[in-house]
Amino acid sequence: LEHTTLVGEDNISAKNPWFPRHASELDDCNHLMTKYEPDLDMNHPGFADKEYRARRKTIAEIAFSYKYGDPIPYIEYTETENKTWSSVFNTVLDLMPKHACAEYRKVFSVLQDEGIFVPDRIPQLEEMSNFMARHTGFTLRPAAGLLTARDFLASLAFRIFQSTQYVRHINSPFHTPEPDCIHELLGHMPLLADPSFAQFSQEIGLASLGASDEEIEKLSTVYWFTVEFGLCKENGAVKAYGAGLLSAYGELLHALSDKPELRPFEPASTAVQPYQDQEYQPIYYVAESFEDMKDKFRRWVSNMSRPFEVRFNPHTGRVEVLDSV
Ligand code: NLE
Ligand code: FE2
Repeated sequence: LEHTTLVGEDNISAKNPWFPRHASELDDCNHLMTKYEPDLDMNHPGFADKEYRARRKTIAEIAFSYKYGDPIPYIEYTETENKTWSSVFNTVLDLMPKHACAEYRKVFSVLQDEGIFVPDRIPQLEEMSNFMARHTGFTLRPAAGLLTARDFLASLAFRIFQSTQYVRHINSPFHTPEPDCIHELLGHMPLLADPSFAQFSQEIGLASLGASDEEIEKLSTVYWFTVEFGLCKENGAVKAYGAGLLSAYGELLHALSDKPELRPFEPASTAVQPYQDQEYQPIYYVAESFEDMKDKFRRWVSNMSRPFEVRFNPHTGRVEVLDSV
């Protein structure tokens, strides 16, 4: 990046799509994928449960009317919802010492010390957002459901995580294909409060801004096999850091059994590996360390076709676009 000039808003070539330059513009980055809506998917455990569907609607409304800068509305979780949390929380508590990476365990115990992670109460997104802000500057904004990859990744560029706020159905506490707040809170938050991991997450986000559809697909595949389902080495053993593993104990045990295929994390090949999101993964990628993962990722991203580079200016909160000559 030797010769760079700051280019204006209008100077981006037409083939590169619009992207937000400031976190306030994430108000326009909340397009939903509808494949898992309990109203539309007959296989959803909540499909036949009217009360559950109504509850999902109420909570989704909060996300739809949320605007940048608003405090995240408080949700009075029901007894059933808190019970669902408890069952997942207790299994994680059980498996974590042996199977979760050190970074996860460390933040987890801070969250316990601060009374945010307790067995019988779902943490509020607002208190979690404040906790994260103090550790890595990540904050949360409520999302109504599974977002498009482009919108979701864009928010990471600003250290903002778009988080669902509803709870999975009580009938399937140990695995759900769609995100819910148990997955976000138990799976994602501890790692996003780790400085090195937060940096990695933001860099995926930055790489996605203005990227082509094909590159968004590759970046979201990398995200899938790292942030969601990643394994890493720790003193010769393999541990989990992926959020989809840490919030689903069945898959966590599966990932660390001898059933799946483990491959070394290599962005170029990982990015084109097809995956599905219905069942446990047959393949996982193992990182040497977060630092190594970041190095490899950076080298790979520098070969992307985007004709400009971006950087986040923490003083202004804006993404700056640099013409790379
Ligand atoms: N399968 C995960 C869980 O049950 O918590 C959620 C994965 C979301 C991508
Ligand atoms: Fe997730």
